[in-house]
Amino acid sequence: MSSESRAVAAFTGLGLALVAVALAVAHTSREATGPDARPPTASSGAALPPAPSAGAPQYPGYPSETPPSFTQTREGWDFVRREAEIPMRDGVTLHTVILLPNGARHAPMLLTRTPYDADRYGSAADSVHMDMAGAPDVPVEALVGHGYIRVVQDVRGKHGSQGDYVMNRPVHGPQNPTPVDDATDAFDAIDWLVKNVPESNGRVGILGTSYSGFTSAIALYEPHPALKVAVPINPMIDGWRGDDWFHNGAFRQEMLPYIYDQEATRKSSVKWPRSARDDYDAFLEPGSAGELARRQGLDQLGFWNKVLAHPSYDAFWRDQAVDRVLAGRPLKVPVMIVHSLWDQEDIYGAPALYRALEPSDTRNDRVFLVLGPWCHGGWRRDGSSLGAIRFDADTALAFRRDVLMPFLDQYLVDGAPRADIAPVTAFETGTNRWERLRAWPAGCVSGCSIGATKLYLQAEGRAGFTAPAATGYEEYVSDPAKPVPFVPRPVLSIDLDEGHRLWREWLVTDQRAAASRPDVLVYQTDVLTEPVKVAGEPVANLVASTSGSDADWIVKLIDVYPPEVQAQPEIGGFQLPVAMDIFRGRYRESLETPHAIPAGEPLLYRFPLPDANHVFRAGHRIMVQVQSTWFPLYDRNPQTFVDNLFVAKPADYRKATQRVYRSASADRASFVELPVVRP
Ligand code: PG9
Repeated sequence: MSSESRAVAAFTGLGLALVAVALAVAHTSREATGPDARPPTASSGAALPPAPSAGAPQYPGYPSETPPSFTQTREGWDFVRREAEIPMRDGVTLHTVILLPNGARHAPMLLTRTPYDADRYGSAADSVHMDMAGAPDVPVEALVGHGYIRVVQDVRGKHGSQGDYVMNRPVHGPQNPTPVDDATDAFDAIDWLVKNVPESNGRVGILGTSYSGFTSAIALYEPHPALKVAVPINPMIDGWRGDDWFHNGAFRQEMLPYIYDQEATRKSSVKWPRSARDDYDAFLEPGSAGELARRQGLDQLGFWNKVLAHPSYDAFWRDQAVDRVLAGRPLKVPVMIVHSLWDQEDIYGAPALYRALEPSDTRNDRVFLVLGPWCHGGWRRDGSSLGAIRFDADTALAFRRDVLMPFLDQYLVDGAPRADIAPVTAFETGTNRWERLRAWPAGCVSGCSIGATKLYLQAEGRAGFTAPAATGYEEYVSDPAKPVPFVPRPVLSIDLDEGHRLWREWLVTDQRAAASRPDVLVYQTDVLTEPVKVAGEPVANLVASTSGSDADWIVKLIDVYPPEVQAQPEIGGFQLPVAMDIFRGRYRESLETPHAIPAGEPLLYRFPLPDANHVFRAGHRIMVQVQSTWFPLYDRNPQTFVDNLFVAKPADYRKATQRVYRSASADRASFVELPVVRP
């Protein structure tokens, strides 16, 4: 830099510095004009410039570098982005983003109806590259070369859409007195799209994950004629039995932040404030889930007040269970239900929906099921592994490319060939191979059977397929003040990056940390000399007693790896969960009407564990763990019977001695009924 330019620069710098000082003074004095400060006066010497009128530069000689409005050029982008406010039958408009590949004509449309902000899709903020691949929840293969028009719509009451928001809005009926729901909104949206998107071929598919899996499934209730295919992925189907809100009556209190974020504001802009990095501390200190919710202000939120009023499986939950709503209705639209075997959020939904719809599929050509080795939403990630577990190939890409796209194309793309997709496409974990099956559950293509086989809990921490020789029990003290963490602490909050990764992977977390606790019972077989394959729902049959008057029972079916694994040393001795679930003891006699548990009385608790399609290989062991807390994912059972756990008082939380019985006689035998595949 020449001496002159340096001088000029210095002067300019000094000038700018003076301006900066003046601005700082002005700023400070402006700060000084806060609510508690005296208004500035001429004597303070800081003559403030006139407040800027909207858009006009405050300092005309030194204007803002940001223009009043910015128009994004779309040069080089491979798609056009449109927005539409689509009118529903009741006059409410739903904000809809439409992404059209450049030059699209006679193109299929793929619709997703989301509560999570349609504007994220294909917007400048989201697509850092100029192709549609940037839009989330979009099977990239659907766009590259397939030319789909991608449509994403805010559900009623959220983000850009008008109307009132109701969580997973029940269909019109006893739980929804209004004439509109997500079925009518899907119908009206599709009707508008096929009439107002001239580039389309008039054929619409609906696809979505989780909540959007729910909106995809409920679109089947009274489907629009232009709806040609539905793909609900990890759908929320029954929030009480086994999806987001409860599992068998135990409340998933880690969902409190979700309710807060989802319902406090239309744009979900106000987020749950966290009091500690470790959720274990944050959720333990307040006591009950209801007290924590009260402290955070959730009593202002409609859905939370409904949850508070309906802790049991009453009509409120039954009437809106999507599998029950759709069961028996005519199957007008082909549907592919996609399940994740390690779905940490909605592990109940997909199999339940399949079981509801399959009986109507008399020709076995309308209802399809996919079981992938994934976490919640894993179908759209890298499917080569999950946590420490490797699958030898990108299973998610294989699904998107070889199953999902041919399936969608055949119904949406004019002239597309019939897809060679089996009624059930199931990944067999343990051996890492895909299976083409005719139904689910099915242990093989043909020539095998599935037999309910009792894996008995035996003495001395053993498990085996023969009944125990003697009657007895194991016991542990369950202390609500020191609940078993569902993952090793610190239990990081899900909104932290590391917390979100741990949340995605928690269902494949090594269970040795739990196995070492005195309040977790462990039973395991001898080392297997032959592989044991299970396909379907294992069922826990626990004969147990408690010294309290209420109790939770958690049963875990686990694959124990050999002490040394040459191919992957870090998983030597790994205890891999295959199927785990919880049952709140008060609902033993009735899911709708809780009953106190008579203290000290051995009682049978029988409940299904999530579907598995797993081979326990030779050299491995089969393990069962039993415990009574699973915190802070599930709220603690006070272990004394109270009317509503949400308002249990600190004094209600008491230690209890739990006993798990073993016996040769059926009425005292505890076992896990395994759906073992036999050649
Ligand atoms: N599992 C989330 C959810 C679905 C439905 C209701 C509440 C939460 C989700 O991922 O959308």
